[in-house]
Amino acid sequence: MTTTLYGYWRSLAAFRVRAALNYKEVSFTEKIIDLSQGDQFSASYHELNPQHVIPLLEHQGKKITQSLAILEYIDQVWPTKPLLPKDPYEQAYLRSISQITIADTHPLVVPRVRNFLGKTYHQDEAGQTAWAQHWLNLGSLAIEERLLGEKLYGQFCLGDTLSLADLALASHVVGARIFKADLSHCPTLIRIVDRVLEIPSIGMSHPLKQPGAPKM
Ligand SMILES: N[C@@H](CCC(=O)N[C@@H](CS)C(=O)NCC(=O)O)C(=O)O
Repeated sequence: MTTTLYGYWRSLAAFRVRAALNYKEVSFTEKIIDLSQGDQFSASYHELNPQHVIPLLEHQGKKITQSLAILEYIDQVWPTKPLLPKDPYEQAYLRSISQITIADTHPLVVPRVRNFLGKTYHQDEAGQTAWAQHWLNLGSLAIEERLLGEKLYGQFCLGDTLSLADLALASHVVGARIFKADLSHCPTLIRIVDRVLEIPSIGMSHPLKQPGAPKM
């Protein structure tokens, strides 16, 4: 049975999932939903995900949406190199760090929000970028403070074992870099993410290394 990721080079949420699949050496194909062309609104994709967003994972005829749910599904179906520890507090800590970006920051910078700002509030490219930078900066500072406050980090968010929070933080920093947001006050976050991106399977999953990505 096949495993298919519906993704796009620029999608930070698809990056989190692509990185987990590659890290766990899962064989999968990626189908491109070109967000810049509005493919997410096509009738065929509507059938798959009426929310009109990626990523979507199809595995053995099952469809899973929402990157955090997909990451947890992947972790359970392919348990080698676990992305969550057994301890309930540690799990909660990692999910909570992940949600700062997945639930609270990233949704504010996605195309549908920036397009709405443009169409309804007449914000040009610069205005939309300033909006994205504002929310990314707040998210970065919140993550940095959480990491420093809990003091559970080592090379990664929790000691030296990679977890789904590290994939979430990698997508956050990659997005912040694409939008040229301010990461200068977040040395811990940067150190962790640069270490995560050094892992070859994750580095090769980077948005700018995908088909269609511009040279930046
Ligand atoms: N919370 C969702 C976010 C999904 C999402 O907004 N994906 C973006 C790409 S990163 C998308 O498909 N956007 C389409 C649009 O905004 O029109 C997740 O983590 O999977």
